[in-house]
Amino acid sequence: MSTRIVSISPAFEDVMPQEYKELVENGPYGKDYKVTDLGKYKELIEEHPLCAGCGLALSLRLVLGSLPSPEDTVIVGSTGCSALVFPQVGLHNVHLLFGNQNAVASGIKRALSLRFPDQVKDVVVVAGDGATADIGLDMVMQSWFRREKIATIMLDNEAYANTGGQESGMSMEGTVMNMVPKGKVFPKADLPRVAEASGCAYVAATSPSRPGKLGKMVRRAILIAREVGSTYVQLLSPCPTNFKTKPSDTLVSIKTREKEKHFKQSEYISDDARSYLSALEEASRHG
Ligand SMILES: Cc1ncc(C[n+]2csc(CCOP(=O)(O)OP(=O)(O)O)c2C)c(N)n1
Ligand code: SF4
Ligand SMILES: [Mg+2]
Repeated sequence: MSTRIVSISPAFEDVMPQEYKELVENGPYGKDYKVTDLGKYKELIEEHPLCAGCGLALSLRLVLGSLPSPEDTVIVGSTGCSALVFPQVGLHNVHLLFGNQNAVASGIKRALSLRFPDQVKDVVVVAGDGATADIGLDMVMQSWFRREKIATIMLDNEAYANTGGQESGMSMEGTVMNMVPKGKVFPKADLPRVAEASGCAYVAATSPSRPGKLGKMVRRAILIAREVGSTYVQLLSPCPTNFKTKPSDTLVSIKTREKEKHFKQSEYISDDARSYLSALEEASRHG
């Protein structure tokens, strides 16, 4: 794909920040890097204001390192901790009113398809569990019912973290936080099952404790959304600040959850999506 969109106009060369020049020269645009290439190039995000040990920050870094065509990607975000990061990411991104993200992403995708019918433009929603599974759930599900060609990635820290620790539909039963002093009464919602039943062609759940898997799933979700329909990836991304755990224990806490069978990875691929992936693999073997 063309990197013309990110290149610097000669008239601006002397005023563009050095960081952006480096990104154009040594960043991921047009390179098709995978998550295993992280550390070998200038990344789309290098600094951010999230807390030490934030699981969401780990997930975001891995998601950004897994985009198949960053130069042709629009990230659609929502209010929450991740919104603090995107102003510093070298990508086209839009910040939405809390919960509206999938409705606006649908419109952006349709507009891009009309404006650039012969080009690939990936529209990827990256939002918290509150934005996705609670306040935006109506618009998220409606986008899935319509099979909109967008990928939705939930950064699941199982809380309204940015507002100081309220429970969300994705919090575990019994969760105690600052503003849930008596513990959550209801169990965690099973959004992957909702996504599958709502018509998503690809649904996956994993965490940053498995970077290779996360990279593969995010990539699959974006590629399938290009051709087949809606896709959903849920990333367990613990929040040490609101759950009052040690920042250095974030990955350990995920492994413990897996061991205690309170979290499991999953992947659903529809028949159409599977045929599409096989065709892509076949083409890359011969290409
Ligand atoms: C329309 C609207 N309602 C409520 C808020 C307040 N608000 C800001 S962030 C947030 C919590 C976001 O939770 P989540 O989507 O899980 O993201 P996190 O902060 O956990 O990353 C809320 C309720 C808002 N900004 N806008
Ligand atoms: S409050 Fe939690 S989710 Fe938000 S930046 Fe801090 S650790 Fe990350
Ligand atoms: Mg959250």
